[in-house]
Amino acid sequence: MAQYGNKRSPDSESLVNRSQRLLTVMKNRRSVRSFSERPIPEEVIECCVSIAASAPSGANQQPWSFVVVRDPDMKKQIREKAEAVEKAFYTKKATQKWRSTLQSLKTGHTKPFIEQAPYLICIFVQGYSIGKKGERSPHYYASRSVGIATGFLISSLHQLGISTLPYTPAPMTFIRDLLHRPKNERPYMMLAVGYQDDEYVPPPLEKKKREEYLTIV
Ligand code: IYR
Repeated sequence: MAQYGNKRSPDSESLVNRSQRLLTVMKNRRSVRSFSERPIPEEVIECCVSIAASAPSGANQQPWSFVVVRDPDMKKQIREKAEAVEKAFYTKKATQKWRSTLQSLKTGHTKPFIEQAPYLICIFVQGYSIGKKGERSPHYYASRSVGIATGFLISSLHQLGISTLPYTPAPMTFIRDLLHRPKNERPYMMLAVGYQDDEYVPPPLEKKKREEYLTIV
């Protein structure tokens, strides 16, 4: 049978070493809220989206669409709508508890990264498919599947040295309208994608210790 894992040559370093090295690489990832204008070839983005689309999905229904926005005018329109939503969030909708949880991230209603980042990947979940006669077929475990694909995307970009910010203004229905997506698609997440601004310093944060999240029985 064909081998579907990653082959390694017999003389390469041990599996344990390789897993630890990969952990170091992945732990080094941080969300970035300020991007450089340094360009990234479109082929790289296309390739990483194909990596995302190779993810496992419920019944292999592949319930995702990716819209890569690089047009400055579209980015501007998205930013305007997103900032209006965020203004309502920060001034009215967010509970005091939510606001204080976010304080250390120093986020606010202005979202310059939407226009700064060379690409804004808008990810949609197809809750169902529409047949030739307009009949609907459900997609099983659709959002879980899109979550896995989004993880593949973030991970592949990171391994290429490209930063991302997962961004989810709430509500984000405006993105479906702006991008003229069909009615079986709902916005899942936006991903600002680019090289990080060299001056950017992410807020300090700690990850949980292994014993806090891992149980082996
Ligand atoms: N969407 C808002 C608020 C926000 C919410 C969470 I949860 C975050 O981890 C970060 C921000 C914003 O982007 O500012």
